[in-house]
Amino acid sequence: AHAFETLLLERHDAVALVRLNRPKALNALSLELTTELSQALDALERHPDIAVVVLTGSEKAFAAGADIKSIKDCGFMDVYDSDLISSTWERLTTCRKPSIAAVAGYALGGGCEIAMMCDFILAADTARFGQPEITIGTLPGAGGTQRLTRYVGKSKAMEMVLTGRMIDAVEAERIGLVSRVIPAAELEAEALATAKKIASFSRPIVMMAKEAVHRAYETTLAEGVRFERRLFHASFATQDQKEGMAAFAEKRPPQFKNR
Ligand code: CO8
Repeated sequence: AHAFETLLLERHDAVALVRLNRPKALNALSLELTTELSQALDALERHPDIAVVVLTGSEKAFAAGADIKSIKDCGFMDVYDSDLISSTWERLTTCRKPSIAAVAGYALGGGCEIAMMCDFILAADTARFGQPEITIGTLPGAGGTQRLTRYVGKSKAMEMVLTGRMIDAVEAERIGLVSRVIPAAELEAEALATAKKIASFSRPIVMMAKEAVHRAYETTLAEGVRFERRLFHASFATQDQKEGMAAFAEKRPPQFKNR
């Protein structure tokens, strides 16, 4: 088990809860934090008993964006060369295990972008999302102009990126940025329950389902449907498909073996 400076890791059965933990800076995403997050995800991806990752912050902030104080004096080559906006940061998008962002409080700039890199977002009723980079003389740098546009469409994304306006949890749910809004006091329990539900299913099948949904963002409809069909066919080569359907026919709960 690693000890991290900027993250707290908790294990809840097959679910890993990763908490961003720089409370004094509202979890601003320093190089140390993004590097540690990437290391933690490497370890969780390899860990045979972890099925799902939940990423969360504090009551006040999921993450308030890039650490402005540490990048404000950077020149072009400093940011171009830096790992801050590169592979370490993108580690979430290559994670094959499902990831859920549980967002309470501020998810701004890079914080909103990191939440959007997860497979879906559960929001506390206190959550606020925004891409305020424009207000400090820059623009989103970790997928904000791209992922936000695909989540919520051009008009909403343009307005948020060009004005920096923050939206609340209700608006975020209405426009499809988050899958559900949950009372703040119940966010963590609900996120863990949702993750445990996913973890109760066949892991290889869950990974295939995630891979298929992601394909919708990367290819044409016809190719995506073909890709899905191949994975659907492949699921019939697993023991877990046999078990799942036999259990249904026999009116008993399935015992998935992740095989
Ligand atoms: N960076 C560094 N420190 C921060 C940040 C930040 N992004 N956000 C908050 N803090 C610090 C504050 O400076 C303050 O520290 P101190 O007590 O030492 O003065 C402490 O956290 C508490 O913050 P506030 O006192 O400001 O708290 P408020 O409740 O008054 O306000 C806000 C909360 C509205 C969230 C406010 O802090 C804010 O506007 N923060 C900045 C939000 C922002 O502009 N984010 C976008 C940053 S740019 C970006 O993310 C580009 C992404 C590119 C890729 C990222 C790769 C990592």
